[in-house]
Amino acid sequence: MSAQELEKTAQAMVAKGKGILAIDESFPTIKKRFDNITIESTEGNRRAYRDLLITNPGGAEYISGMILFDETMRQNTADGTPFPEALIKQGIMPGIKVDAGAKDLAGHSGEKITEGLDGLRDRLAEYRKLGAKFAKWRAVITIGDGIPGTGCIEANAHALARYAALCQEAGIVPMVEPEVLMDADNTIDRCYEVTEITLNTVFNQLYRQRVTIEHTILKTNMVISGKKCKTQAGIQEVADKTVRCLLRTVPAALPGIVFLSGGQSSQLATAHLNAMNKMHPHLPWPLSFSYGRALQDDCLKTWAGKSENLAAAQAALLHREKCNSLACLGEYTDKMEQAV
Ligand code: 5MM
Repeated sequence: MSAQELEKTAQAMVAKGKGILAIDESFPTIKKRFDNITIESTEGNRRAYRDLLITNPGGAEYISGMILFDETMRQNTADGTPFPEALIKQGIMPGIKVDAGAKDLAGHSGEKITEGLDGLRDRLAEYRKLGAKFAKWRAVITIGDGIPGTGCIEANAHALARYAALCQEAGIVPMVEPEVLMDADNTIDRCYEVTEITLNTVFNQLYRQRVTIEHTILKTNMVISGKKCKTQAGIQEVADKTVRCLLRTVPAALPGIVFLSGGQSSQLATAHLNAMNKMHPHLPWPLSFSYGRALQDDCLKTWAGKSENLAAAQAALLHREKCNSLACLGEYTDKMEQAV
């Protein structure tokens, strides 16, 4: 892929009113999701569920790309079409998760390092043949007593930069995902502080590893109160602090920023994105979504592993996609939820 093609792909990922659906749950994560609806995580059930997500009629109006897991990249729709091909036919770009997961970081109690650089060049070449246009790597930064430390942030930022450089070499757009977790009892200001240091470190490392910013997408957390914090910041405060943090850390040359939902409720994730775009309409980059749970939760519950629920589950997914598409334009209102 030429530089021009990489730029075109990156821009198409964050095209006006469009976002990314993350369906790249690894085996342990999809098992957790299926446990909630008491269905077994078999190859067949995972295929059936991903088929429903991938072939949802109308999805292409709101979704520019989907992030797949290795297994999903090699599976087919019910009529035998490979999933990547089924996406391309609808005008949706296939993406692939290429990290091998977050593991304990030696010497850093309570902190994680994402692995997966070994052999990545060869894996990227294969994924490109299978149709991948972009790839994702998630680094996990945990807030706690005395953490995160500089050692953890720097190690993760370095790995993200090495992965991103390999992606661009392979003609694949890197979606760089540093996630500051929102599970602890920290305030929104602590989240701001940690997110600011993390993003500064990540962009510094991307620069050092000669990653082209114009051919990169950032997937990041919002600046938000920890789930266990007694005082929960309101929608406006989350929107303002997130935008302020991004303005101070992210180069204007970046084609776009997409958010993860990180355990927020589906509606709150939409409301936060909407507030950012409504109150801050003239930013250097589009702000969009790349949610996993906040797009899938209602759909998964509605499906419950039963084929007779397929149409209703697809409608639930389409509704969330539409709400978030409007949130990209600052045009979402909570009245849209009542209409369902
Ligand atoms: C869909 O979940 C993704 C895969 O997670 P694991 O590697 O842990 O199985 C995950 O990377 C996801 O893409 C992001 O965390 C965003 O998802 P949420 O649910 O936070 O929006």
